[in-house]
Order: sequence, then C-alpha cells, then structure tokens
Amino acid sequence: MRKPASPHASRLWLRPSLVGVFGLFLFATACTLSTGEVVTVRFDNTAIGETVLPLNTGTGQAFTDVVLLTENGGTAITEAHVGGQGHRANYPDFDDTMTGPRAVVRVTNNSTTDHLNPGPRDFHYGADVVLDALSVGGAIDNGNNAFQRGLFDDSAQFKLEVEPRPRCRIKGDLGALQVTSSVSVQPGEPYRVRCFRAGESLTVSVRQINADGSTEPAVTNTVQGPLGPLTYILETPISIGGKLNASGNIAVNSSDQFNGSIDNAILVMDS
Ligand SMILES: [Ca+2]
Ligand SMILES: [Ca+2]
Repeated sequence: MRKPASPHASRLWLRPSLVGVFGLFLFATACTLSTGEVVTVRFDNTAIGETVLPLNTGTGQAFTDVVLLTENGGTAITEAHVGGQGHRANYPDFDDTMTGPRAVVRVTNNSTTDHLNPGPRDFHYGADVVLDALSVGGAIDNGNNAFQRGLFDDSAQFKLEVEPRPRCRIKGDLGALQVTSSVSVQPGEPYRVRCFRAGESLTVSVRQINADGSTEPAVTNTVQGPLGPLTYILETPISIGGKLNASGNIAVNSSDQFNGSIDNAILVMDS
C-alpha cells in the first residue's frame, strides 16, 4: 500500500540515489581492475620444436598484449613439460657476450588502465622453472630472471630470479623486501616457484615438481617490513625469462637471460 505522506520527500530521496547508482555503474565499467590470474602463460599452443607463440589466457587476456622478443638470433623453443603440464618454453643457453642469443616474453597493458599493477592489494606471481647447468657467471648473462615488472631502481618492482636459489623482491612506496629461498634448485629439475605479498610481508615458496606433474610440499621463507602500495608507470612491461629496459626492449648489456625452461608464468591479484 502506498504511503499518503510526503511524495515530495520520496522523490528527493530517489533522485540522488539513482544518480549515485548510475555513477557507480559508470565508475565500475571504466575502472574495474582484473582480479584472479590476471596473467597466465602456459606455452601449450605450439608444437614441440617450434618457436613459442606466447598467449595470456588469464583474466587480463583482453587487456594485455603478449609478444616474444628476440635478439642476436636467440629464441624460445617449445618442449615437453612434466605430465599434465603440456609444453614449456626453452630459453637460450648461457652466453656472456654482448652478441649472445636472447629471448624474453613481454606482457604489456593495451589500454590506459593498468591491469598489471597490484597497487595496495595482496598478490602473488611466479613460474615453473628448470635451470640449465650453466646459467650464471658474468655481467652480461648474469642471473636468471624468471618473472618481473620494473627494474631495481624503478618506483615499483616485483621480481623472481633463480641463481640458483629462488629470490623474490618487491618494492613499494614505503620500502623494498627481498627474500631468498633456503632451497637451491638442481639443474635439469622442475620446480614451481611463487612469491606472495601478504600485507607487509613477502614469502618465497618452492615446490619440486614430479614427473607425473604432482608437487612436493612447499618450502617457504618469509621476510617482513614496510612495502606500501606499488606505483607503476602504465607502460612498464612484465618480462618472463629475462630483463627488459624502460622502452620495453631486451637489456642486451645486462639481460639476466633465464638459461633453462619456463612454464605456468602467472600473476594473481587478490580482490
Ligand atoms: Ca604448459
Ligand atoms: Ca643467465
């Protein structure tokens, strides 16, 4: 039954409410960030022996561009991963010269919304990695960067490198944290490595992967300290398997080329 009193007051209440709902809808449409597995690169879509054609099949698929960058004749070749994990990408072998072969997968935003920035949110990222016996030892092909966004001195960074202990680093507005695993990965053996930001803490998780695709229990190491939100320049790329400079090209004089194989490269945002 309709209330006889104050239809006027009712209209006054309804109008701002409708405007508010509509405004909220517009805001949500324009600004909603991807959550869940924003980036997922599985390397399953090319045949063994072929150059990889990397795809992002994650929730940020429509908002990102993915490309394989190569230098000096380097490339990433499709090979078999362990049971149930399809294929993976085999990156160039160690070569500590400026003309050494390089290959890095680049993921960038394709709009003016930064779907690759966790901002203040908790998140995790990482990859399955298999390290070559020879992978470090010089200034040019030193280290094995598996997954990262931003360089050491940038305003923000998250990075996973394997040298041969997996190491995570996150840099936010209030500080940087770095944690190195107590596990030293054995060359030729597959591991699932993840870096977790939870509040003001950073955890590296390492699980050995068995031939049937199952994983051993995780070994974790955690550090704590101020991080704050992450603040990125929109154009900053994610790189999988090496280091990219600010313009999005392979840093050939300090590539940190990953020497080995990578699969299941992911970036997961909590809501
Ligand atoms: Ca795969
Ligand atoms: Ca290397």
